[in-house]
Amino acid sequence: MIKEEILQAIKEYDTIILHRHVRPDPDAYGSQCGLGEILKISFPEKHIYCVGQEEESLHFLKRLDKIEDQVYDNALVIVCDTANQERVCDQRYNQGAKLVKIDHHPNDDAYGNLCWVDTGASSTSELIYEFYLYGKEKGLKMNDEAARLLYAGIVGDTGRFLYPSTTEKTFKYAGELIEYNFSRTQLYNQMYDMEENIIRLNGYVMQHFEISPAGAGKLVLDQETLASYGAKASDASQLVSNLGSVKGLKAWVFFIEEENDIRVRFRSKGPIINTIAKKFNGGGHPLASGATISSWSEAEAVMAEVEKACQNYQGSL
Ligand SMILES: [Mn+2]
Repeated sequence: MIKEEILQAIKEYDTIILHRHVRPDPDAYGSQCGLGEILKISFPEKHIYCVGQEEESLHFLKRLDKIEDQVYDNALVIVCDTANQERVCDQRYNQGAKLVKIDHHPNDDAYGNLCWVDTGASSTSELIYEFYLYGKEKGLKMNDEAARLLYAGIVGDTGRFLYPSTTEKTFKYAGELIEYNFSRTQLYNQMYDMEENIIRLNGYVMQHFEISPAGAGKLVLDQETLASYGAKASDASQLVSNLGSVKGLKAWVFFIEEENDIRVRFRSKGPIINTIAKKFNGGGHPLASGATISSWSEAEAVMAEVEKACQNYQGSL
């Protein structure tokens, strides 16, 4: 039983270091720091650290710890929400005594001494809450702050309970989490209020996307356009899902030019697109994934694949 093994490992180690993926989103922070809070209040005598490069727009969720290399000696390391080892933020994750992976992405890279992956979960934050439910008779405690973090992770990864990954369990856990004391209104404002320039960039996106007769969508944001809106590549990534309501669109791709390469963001309403992302050294979920390419000719190759996937797609949208 993997949850029991993870709980035993937690009880065994005095130092526990939590990691998550690079370019963090609310579920990365929520699962990492939500578990961090649970462990801090459950085992006040242990040393618990949440590490990684901070993302300014997510400071409202949690500020992270900076630790020396020697803290990893004889530490338990838990990596949350991170499918493959290259994407772990702070590559010291493998310098502990024992490594645990907790994730909801396809388990292509089953790293760690203990590996708990459930692709049926809406988010890793949902798994962390499930872990708490499992362990609450065995020493795990929950507080308002952990509940706020896990709730933020679930809301983030389900697109506010909209994506098909949202299950009965997701709603049940969310219902239990909102019994804790935190302001949902404030959390939603912190998560979804956008700067004026990003709203206007969204206007550009809506004006300039292209759609093929087969339902393949494409949007190119070069550095010049981003600069004219005072926007960064990471800002543009936030806008990818917004095309989802275009009628007839099956799958779509944002090509976002960065200084040295082109960030590729895939979304789909049906055709499987993470297989395409993998061909271009990326990965992710079947209907939401990403990759990085280095030329515009590669972008054409990506679009040819997406076009094919849309043409072959027989299912409903
Ligand atoms: Mn996630």
